[in-house]
Amino acid sequence: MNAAARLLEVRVPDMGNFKDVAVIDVLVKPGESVEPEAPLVTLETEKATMDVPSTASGVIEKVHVEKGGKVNAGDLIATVRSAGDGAQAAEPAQAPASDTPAQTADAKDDAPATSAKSAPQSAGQAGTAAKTASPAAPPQQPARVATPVSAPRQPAADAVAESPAPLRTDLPPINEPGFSRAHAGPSVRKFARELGVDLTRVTGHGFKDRITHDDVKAFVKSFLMAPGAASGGAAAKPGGGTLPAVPTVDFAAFGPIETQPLSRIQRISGPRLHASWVNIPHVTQFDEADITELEALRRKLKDAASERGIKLTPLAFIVRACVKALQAFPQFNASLDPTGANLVLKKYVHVGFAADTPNGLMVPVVRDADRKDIYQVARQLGELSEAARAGKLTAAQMQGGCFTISSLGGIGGTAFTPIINAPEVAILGVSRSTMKPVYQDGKFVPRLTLPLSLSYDHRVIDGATAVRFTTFLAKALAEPHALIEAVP
Ligand code: CAO
Repeated sequence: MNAAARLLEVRVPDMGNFKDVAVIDVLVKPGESVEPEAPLVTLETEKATMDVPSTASGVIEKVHVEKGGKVNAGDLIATVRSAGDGAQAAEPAQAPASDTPAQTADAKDDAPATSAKSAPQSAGQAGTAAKTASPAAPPQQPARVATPVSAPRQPAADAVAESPAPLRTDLPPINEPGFSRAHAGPSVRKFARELGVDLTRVTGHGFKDRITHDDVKAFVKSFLMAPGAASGGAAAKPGGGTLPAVPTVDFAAFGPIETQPLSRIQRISGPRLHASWVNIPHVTQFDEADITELEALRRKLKDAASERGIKLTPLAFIVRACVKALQAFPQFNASLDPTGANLVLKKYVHVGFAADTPNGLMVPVVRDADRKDIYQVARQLGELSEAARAGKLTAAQMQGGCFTISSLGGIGGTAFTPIINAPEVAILGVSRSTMKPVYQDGKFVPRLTLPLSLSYDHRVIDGATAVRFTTFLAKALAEPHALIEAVP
């Protein structure tokens, strides 16, 4: 094929009765490379807008129309210097330059739809083509390019199903009805879909305030530069979803207010708690443990421990009981890998515990809790709590936890729903023990009862396993002598 034979002409398709159709956007310049189906210009009739795509891959030799100009069927839009042989040049034998190119239209009325079958139709195109319209009955287009569809398609459903994954997950959600009505051409819609941009939020600066590619780019840029847009910021929506915004209220309109900044720790822990809450399907299993004997034993051992500088609180017993439960139920001593398809079982048992400090919540970790006896555990709990309250915990002392205990028992409460310390898969909440009448051997007897609240990741742990875990735990706490045994 000689050079002249490889110059292909792209012309305005048959548009039925429409004459002097406005060219509202010219999307390419001479020297630019194009692929088949790449939009070259956007035309607008009274009823619809449509992109006229290239029929060949190559370089734009010349653009024959101007933005704001008028065209009619058969007018030359652009000359494309084909990049290679006939195959790359979109089968020129079947699709000569004078053939009608494919149409993709965006909605302005409910005339019959067309869909471009040869090229993967974009979500935006799919969505908008549904309501729209080819300005006239489908012309004699090459079969490979465009075929009429028999019934209108559901724009929003198609758009969602065919949408590529948006690059940003924290952009505002797309308002589908508004998106379909937005004043933008198919290629701009496609572009917006790819980026996850809601066109109803974009201000158009094109012809007759039409939204252009540059407007979409400017919107994304401004969004990226806005405070809180960075991942981990308050606006981030972890896990790839988007959340409806909380209403903004002018509190001062209702009375005097004072604004206090969150502490540094709150600003760090807040997004992590939020990430866990929105990413993990939490279920909380409540249970009770009879710790009458445990408390009696603790009281017996407490003073001797104190003489050795150890504060023997119920928490040390709870840690020891949890170690046994984690050994019996290894799926609780595990994390999902980042793909979510595999469970990583840990052969070590590092137990974290929530500590209430003047600066906020911290979670130090008792390393190798399975290799420590109750006194070693209690000593570590004391040392780590002290370091946490003094703001002296090192990063290493807060890392590597497998399971967390949040004990509010020293303060009060009857039950609560702790948030899992992701990527762990469970957390045990402990509330204040109270004396309760328990029916035993035909009579009520007073028993010291400890409320347990186990939140677990339902993707990993099912309800039956969770209640087996709390039952095991309650039994271990009810038989405290096994908890004070020396650890080999
Ligand atoms: N029921 C009744 N009394 C309890 C109890 C329970 N479940 N747990 C502890 N107590 C008692 C202790 O026995 C101790 O009394 P004595 O001095 O008479 O023995 C007293 O309450 C205070 O205990 P403590 O708080 O000093 O020690 P601890 O080991 O129980 O707890 C720690 C340590 C760091 C977990 C705790 O101080 C703390 O910070 N708790 C708050 C955790 C938290 O904020 N969780 C929420 C996280 S989500 O926001």
